[in-house]
Amino acid sequence: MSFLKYLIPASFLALLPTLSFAGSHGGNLDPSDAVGISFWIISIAMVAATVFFLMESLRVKGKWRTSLVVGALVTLVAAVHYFYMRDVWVSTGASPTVFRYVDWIITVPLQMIEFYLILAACTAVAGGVFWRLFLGSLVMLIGGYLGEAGFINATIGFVIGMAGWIFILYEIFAGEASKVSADSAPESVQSAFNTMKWIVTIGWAIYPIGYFMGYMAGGADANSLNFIYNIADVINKIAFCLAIWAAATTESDA
Ligand SMILES: *C/C=C(C)/C=C/C=C(C)/C=C/C1=C(C)CCCC1(C)C
Repeated sequence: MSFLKYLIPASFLALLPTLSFAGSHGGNLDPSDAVGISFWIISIAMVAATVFFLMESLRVKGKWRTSLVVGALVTLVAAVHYFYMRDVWVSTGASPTVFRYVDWIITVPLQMIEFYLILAACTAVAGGVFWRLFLGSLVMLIGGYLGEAGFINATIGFVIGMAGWIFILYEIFAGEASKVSADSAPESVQSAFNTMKWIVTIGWAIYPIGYFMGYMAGGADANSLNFIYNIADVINKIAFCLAIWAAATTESDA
């Protein structure tokens, strides 16, 4: 596990160039720009969460380490995108939609792996659980992106995206994943599974609502949309991984 000790300073070094370009071409962050400031605060929260999950991965039992390292990757990938998105926002005033999708296409599948990993740390789970969740997230994001970027009709993109999301919800509420959790997982893992399942339902609902308002119901202003997406990401990434951390530490101390 000694490589992890190097990973922590290494990830800081990787972030430094990203940090240093703040305001390099767009001027400085305007203190009255609430959305710009929310991009900045969340960038830092994602860095702090990354360090926390990596450090904590050193103290949990071996079988829980992967879950925490994957959690740290989710917040690390998000941190880098947040620094970048803030810069796009500050220098252009436009929504950094493409970069949100690049972030999502990496972090959402990683979060789907977490459902599989926390169950696999305590019981036998079929690989199909992972593949179905992975497939559902790809359909959801590719449908949404094609619609937002104008490659296909916005409503068709929305319908494809919703189908992917509903497929994921079925798996975690009524499919094999939910059965494995209810039948064979210890209490702390079931409770993490339930928190994660509700985050995927309620926290995630913010994104299709934003899409609907922005592209199908006459348009939403970029300020509100970005602010809402930013707050949603704190819940959907940091709180999601904290639920995993709670189960991992409880099981390791048991
Ligand atoms: C950290 C980022 C997360 C958890 C992003 C999640 C994104 C979604 C749940 C997006 C969902 C969408 C639909 C359900 C319908 C169509 C459009 C999307 C892609 C916005």
